[in-house]
Amino acid sequence: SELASEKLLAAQAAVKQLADGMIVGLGSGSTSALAIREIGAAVEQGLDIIGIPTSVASEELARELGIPLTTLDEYPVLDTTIDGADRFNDQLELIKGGGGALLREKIVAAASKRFVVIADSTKHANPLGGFPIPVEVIPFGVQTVLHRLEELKLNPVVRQTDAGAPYITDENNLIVDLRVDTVADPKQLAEQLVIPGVVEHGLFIGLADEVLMGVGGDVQRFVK
Ligand code: DER
Repeated sequence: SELASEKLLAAQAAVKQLADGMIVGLGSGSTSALAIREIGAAVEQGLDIIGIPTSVASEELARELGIPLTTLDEYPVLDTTIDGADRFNDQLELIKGGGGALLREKIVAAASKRFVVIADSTKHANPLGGFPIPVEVIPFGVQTVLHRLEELKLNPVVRQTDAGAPYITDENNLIVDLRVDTVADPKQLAEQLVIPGVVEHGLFIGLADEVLMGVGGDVQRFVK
């Protein structure tokens, strides 16, 4: 489909930037999966990188493809991270977490010297919005957090699996999705989300260095 090719073009453009010796953060989601497949092919051709996955799903895919893997314990600072986004604006502010991996994704993105986002053209949104904002919450306090989020009129819903059970993240927390329309002031909303029991949220502000967006048969580059 058009979108699949846009995702692939963006993924290929990001992987082209990789060089021998790099420690590379491996993102999560369908666009990142394409990038991981491209990296697997490049490693087979001799590219000498080590990956740090941002989810169990990405770790399993990378392992299957024979990409050498390591951890933040071994490499607390990475050279570059390639990851997707649910939405991005012209200020390179992101909404992430549609796939439930936002906590490890943000830790790895923030630990990277360079953070490259790959996306198809449906993700571009000015103002930022059009996608619920995921928030990772410790189960112990979730009802208290929900109460606070409701007071803030952020329309929170605990994410469920298809089976109707609460979705549990790789770090054994819950995800609460904030059904807000547009995010006029991402920084202000991020400040409102500093609530005891909230571990992290899907607003990535000041982290992305570049967005590579597939559009039609091209790749459009957004930089700060
Ligand atoms: O959950 C995530 O943060 C993913 O990276 C998401 O933002 C993008 O997933 P997609 O590439 O499958 O659209």
